[in-house]
Amino acid sequence: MTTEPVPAPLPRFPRDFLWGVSTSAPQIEGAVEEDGRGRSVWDVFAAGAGRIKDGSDARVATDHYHRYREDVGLLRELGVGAYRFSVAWPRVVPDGHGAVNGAGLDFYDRLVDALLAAGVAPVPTLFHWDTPQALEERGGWLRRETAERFAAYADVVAGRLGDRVERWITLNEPAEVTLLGYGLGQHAPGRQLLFDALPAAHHQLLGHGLAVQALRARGATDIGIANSHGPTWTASASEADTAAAGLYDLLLNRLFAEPVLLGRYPDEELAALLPGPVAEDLQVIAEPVDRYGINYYQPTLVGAPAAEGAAGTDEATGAGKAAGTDFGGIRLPPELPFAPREIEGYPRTDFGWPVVPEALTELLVSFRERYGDRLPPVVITENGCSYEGIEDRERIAFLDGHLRALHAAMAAGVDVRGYFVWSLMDNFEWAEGYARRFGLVHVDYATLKRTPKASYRWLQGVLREQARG
Ligand code: IFM
Repeated sequence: MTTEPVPAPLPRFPRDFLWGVSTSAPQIEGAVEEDGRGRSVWDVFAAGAGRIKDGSDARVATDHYHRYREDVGLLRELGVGAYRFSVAWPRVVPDGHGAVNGAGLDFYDRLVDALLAAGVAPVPTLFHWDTPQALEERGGWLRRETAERFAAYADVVAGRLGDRVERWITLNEPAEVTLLGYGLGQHAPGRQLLFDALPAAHHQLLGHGLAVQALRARGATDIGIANSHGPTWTASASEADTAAAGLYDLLLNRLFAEPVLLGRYPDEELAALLPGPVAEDLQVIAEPVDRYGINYYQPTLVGAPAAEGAAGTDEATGAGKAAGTDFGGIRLPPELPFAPREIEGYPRTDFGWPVVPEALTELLVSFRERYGDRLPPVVITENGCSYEGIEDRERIAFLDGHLRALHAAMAAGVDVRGYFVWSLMDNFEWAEGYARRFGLVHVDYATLKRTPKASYRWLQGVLREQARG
């Protein structure tokens, strides 16, 4: 006999708080060759030998393209108010700059209609890493043209869906695209440019600003970006560790928040490395947004790189083990001027990421302190963890802890309007393939059968309880 999990006594969130779950097109849709979809950088990248750890690709993924009705049913049953999905750019504009593919738009039409019929608000993200390959071959995000093409595509999507979609997200995690895709080459498009990847950051941010303008011109009133952020913890008070942690924070947090929120780059030397009329571009990038989306997973402990030949514990600082070459699934080259260290003393997810809910409170409070009134209402656009199993008690503990931490930030005065769990269902976790399971719903990749996990039932209970007001 199975018993329903008792809803955890979470603190009460505001009545109009937006509860949701997130996914992305390249991680769930599959159907990569259907109905005129063009190739994306991830199709090409995953086809290369040794790029995806389990040798898989996303050609089928969870087959959401064909099973979206079942997935919308899962959303309805879960009781969420909103669903954040992404629109696949190469499905809509197959080569990124030419003809629009009506059949691609039709899919999102059907999805939006099904969501609305189920009482779930659609929250499309316009770019979740699947740049059309044809644009990549012209330089991808290293070129200004891609930002302009992105805005034109945003206009097309808003033209088709804008009569039914109220909330829009422009980009997902431009930091990861810059660092992992262009800097380190561990994600598509697989470039290893290190600091020469910075133009990709600028052009994505410019694409964001241009897309905000395009969406506004179509009448949109609720627009945001989903940036990934986490507190940077300094490995020790030493000058070297402090400088390294400051640089890491600048590159992973401030570089993506400050142009959007303050209309400036956090560092003049860095801004000087960027192409084009940067000062003018910043005015576009700082087009006001209605929501600021934060994807939070973990804090990062950072110190100076270990001296050559040093390994294991950093005896000088006592600050924990040097990270080695593989850090939370990312291989870091030794020439980087900072070194993430392992955070000891916290539980870990199956991915090896430390579980630190209170760092979410810290992050949100620090954002309010840093950006004050320039910070619009925040939405947590992603938060979640990878664990095996259908009786996923660890995921329940993770989500429970993070919701309490979120509530604490709100009680401390941070204006947070919504929370989206990553992810509705297990999916293609990029270079990790299918080995990491972030879903509230288990997917059997042999049969594509969906099975709600204990965490799904738990969240269902939480949402019912919150709705009782
Ligand atoms: O799966 C990813 C998602 O695509 C972007 N944010 C982090 C998630 C977990 O790694």
